[in-house]
Amino acid sequence: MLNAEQMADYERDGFVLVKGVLTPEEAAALRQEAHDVLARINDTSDPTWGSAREAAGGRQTRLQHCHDTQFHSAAFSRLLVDRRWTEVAGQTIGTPNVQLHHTKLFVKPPENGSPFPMHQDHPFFPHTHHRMGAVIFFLDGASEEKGCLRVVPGSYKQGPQEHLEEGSYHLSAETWPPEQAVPVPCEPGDAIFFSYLTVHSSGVNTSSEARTTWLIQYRDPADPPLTDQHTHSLGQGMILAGIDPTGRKHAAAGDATGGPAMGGPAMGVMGTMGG
Ligand SMILES: O=C(O)CCC(=O)C(=O)O
Repeated sequence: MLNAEQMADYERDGFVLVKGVLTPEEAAALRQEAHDVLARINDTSDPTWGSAREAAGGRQTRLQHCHDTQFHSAAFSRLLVDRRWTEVAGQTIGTPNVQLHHTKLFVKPPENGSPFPMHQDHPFFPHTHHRMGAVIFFLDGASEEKGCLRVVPGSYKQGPQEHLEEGSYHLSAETWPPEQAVPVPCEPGDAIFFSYLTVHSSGVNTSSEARTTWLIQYRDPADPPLTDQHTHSLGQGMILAGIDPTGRKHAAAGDATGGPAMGGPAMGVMGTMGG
């Protein structure tokens, strides 16, 4: 649970770093699991955003990924319903009911791990009441050199911003200079929770170690999606804490009957399903 001070931080800044959600041992075990999953699927596609090239100063960078990771390893399924984070997630969206939107594992390889340009997650999957957030678990920590997350404190209060679409939704550097974003370094087992309206980015991993993270995007099940973007993630609509008071009405935007949000095209490229 967030204490009153952490809750005040979240309300002011639109993000909160929670230290030690996982023990260092748990983080290390999940890190190993993550790299084992990536080795098994041997997916050579690279989800680096087209617009990341500019953020990387023109250099070619690399990113490894696995979406819907809980369909590859039960270690991730267990974490999905772990109350150490679901209670915090509920606090950030103002309800005890927490619903899965999607998950994604990212590894920024050593030396040239891809950055993420400045963006809000909102344009990828807009919702009516903005009761949508993400948690990123840092499985091997992230210093500035490793390409840690960077956020613009308080930016969520400005509401949805106009994004440039080319190379995946990102913000213009004139309107949102990247220097505005403050680095949030993490140790293994730490987690950052942030609103889908919080402007964020992350840098190139120039260190000699991989940066391994698992992101869970969650929402209030009673917050209707405004579009049918990004409705095909496996398990979308699963209740991670509490209940679905709508009787699965909004389990997936394209699925008004509340049937399982499955069977869509496999997603691979951040340009089509990022955020
Ligand atoms: O992993 C990161 O550094 C940022 C990820 C992110 O911003 C995203 O997936 O939208």
